Amino acid sequence: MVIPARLGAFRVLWLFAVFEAVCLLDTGMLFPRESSSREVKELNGRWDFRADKSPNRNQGFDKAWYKIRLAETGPVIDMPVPASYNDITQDPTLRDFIGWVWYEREVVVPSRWIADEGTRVVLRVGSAHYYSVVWVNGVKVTEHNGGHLPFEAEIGSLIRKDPTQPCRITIAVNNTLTLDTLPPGNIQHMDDRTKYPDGFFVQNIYFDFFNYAGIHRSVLLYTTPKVYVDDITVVTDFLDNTGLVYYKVSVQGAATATLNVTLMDKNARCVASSSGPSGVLKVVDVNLWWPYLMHENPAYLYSMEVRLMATDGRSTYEDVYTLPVGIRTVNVTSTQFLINNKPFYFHGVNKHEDSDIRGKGFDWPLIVKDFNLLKWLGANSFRTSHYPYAEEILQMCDRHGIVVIDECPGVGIKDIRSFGNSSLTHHLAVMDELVSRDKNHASVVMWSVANEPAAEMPPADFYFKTLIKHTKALDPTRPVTFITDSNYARDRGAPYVDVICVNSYFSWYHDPGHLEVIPIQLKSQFENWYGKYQKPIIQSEYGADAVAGLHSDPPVMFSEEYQKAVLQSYHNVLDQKRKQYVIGELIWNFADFMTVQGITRVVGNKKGIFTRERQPKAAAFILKERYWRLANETGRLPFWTKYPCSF
Ligand code: GCB
Repeated sequence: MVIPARLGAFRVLWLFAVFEAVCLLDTGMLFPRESSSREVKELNGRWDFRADKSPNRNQGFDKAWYKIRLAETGPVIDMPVPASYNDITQDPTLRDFIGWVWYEREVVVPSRWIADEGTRVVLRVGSAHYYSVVWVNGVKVTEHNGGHLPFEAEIGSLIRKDPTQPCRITIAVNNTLTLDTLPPGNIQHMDDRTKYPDGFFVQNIYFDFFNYAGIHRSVLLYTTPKVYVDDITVVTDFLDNTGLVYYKVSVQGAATATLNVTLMDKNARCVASSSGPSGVLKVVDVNLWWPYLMHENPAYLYSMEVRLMATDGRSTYEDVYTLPVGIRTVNVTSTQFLINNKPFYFHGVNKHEDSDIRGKGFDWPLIVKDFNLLKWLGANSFRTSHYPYAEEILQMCDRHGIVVIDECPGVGIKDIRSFGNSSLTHHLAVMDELVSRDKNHASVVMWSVANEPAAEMPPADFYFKTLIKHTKALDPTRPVTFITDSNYARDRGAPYVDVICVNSYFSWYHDPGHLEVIPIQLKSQFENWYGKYQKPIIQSEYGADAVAGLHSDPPVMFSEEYQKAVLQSYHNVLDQKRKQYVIGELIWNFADFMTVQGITRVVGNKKGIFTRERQPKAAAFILKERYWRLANETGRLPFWTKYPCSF
């Protein structure tokens, strides 16, 4: 896997080969950025909304609600975008609604966008959970299968048809999960009329977070010229003091175009340039991208400006797109995870996109607060459990040096029917979309293809072999993992991964209340997995629920003291094993989060070291102390030998 460390000239050839592989995907999904040639118009705010509460949830399609204004089809309510709709109203049937909901908004499109035939106008949805269909002025422009990832459609010609009409955008979103969706789920109809009302059904899910739904990320209109930069791929490396940025640019709209590529440092000074659709930029005296707490100058980002010029005989087009680029390498040995050839130890967290009222809706104040908490904690990494997070979050990771294990929504794959061909095909397509979206983030160092699947089932072998091979072919520059639980009979798939990630909850789900089992069980867990696979291991989840403010000495389950004791006991074993082959520890979880209602959850999962409102429990201070100590030991900074924490 990954770039062989020192191969001299072969290394360069190898990188070129790799590079072709990373560019396998045919269309780009560049994050919309403004530039001298591109404009962005956010459509966030209040939208009209109507849930289709008809028995088969299909009235909206039967009556073609997209053809007229939504308010003319029946009663609409106000709905914010981005946000999950579940916690916005006082209506319990909407909180737990399953089926189609309809969003609509009219937009004023700048007249110059319409007048200029050389401008592409693109409608982009950052993510909507789960299946979406989009119409503009009653005409279907796209549909998309899956939450957590963006989709878009070019709508210029459509809005030009009748410039006097307002641009009416209708988006229908269905949150139903089936055996073939990611995550999977299934609908169960309850037909016993002595027990259930007419038409009663439930959505069964096999994962532990609330199935929030709606338009979760920004809806945008953005422009590009008709000839435009469709995609950019960068792969980075360095030799001694020279940074290497291999790039490839794909262009749409013209057979030929002139491309100039300039790499600028933080002071906007040009440090390297090139022309043509692919090449290598050499940066003398390179500032490498280092993780937070690993270097005195972490998260160094260059700006790569791609400038396109083209002509189609009648007009000339210029397009400019600027991509932040961090220069770093990632390698894995049988005992270490190397960033820039130095051992990196993950001391971090697992998160969720989750907060009150907005659910999984994108929210800048929450994101910035979370980054401040991560830095206060001394965390250098997180896993995007259990689905891809917003692109803006990964941009923050690039900026702040927070290392990311980027996970796809392959969570809760428990039913044998979810290992079939249609599930696999969809899972492969989701990996395509994820890699295409996130491949250029320096902070992303590993792909995770699934969390705790029922990998003991025979079809899991073919499924994960195919999935992991596919992901490696898409991006040979990053390791691939899937997350397993501590039961090492569930190891189909493990032979193909680069890093073993294990979740375990000793003294919680196993031997509840018995803290004394942790040292022996955790030690056996590591020794079993390493003994079998000789691959580095991350403790990718561990923890205990604690109801904030609940105290007990001696510690009992659900008290803050018990959560602290579990952590401390795990840390003792981790301290032995990290000297051998354990390369990281990620607490479950950063913050309390909402789940489905059930007898094991008291208004959500309480394994957060912060409450859902982002206030620390006692465990947060234990972890903070530990993470700063680990940073002092594993980072390379003399001045961090003192306890810092000036945040
Ligand atoms: C796990 C899952 C995570 C759960 C956690 C728990 O193993 O990966 O999604 O929330 O355990 O608290 O049960």
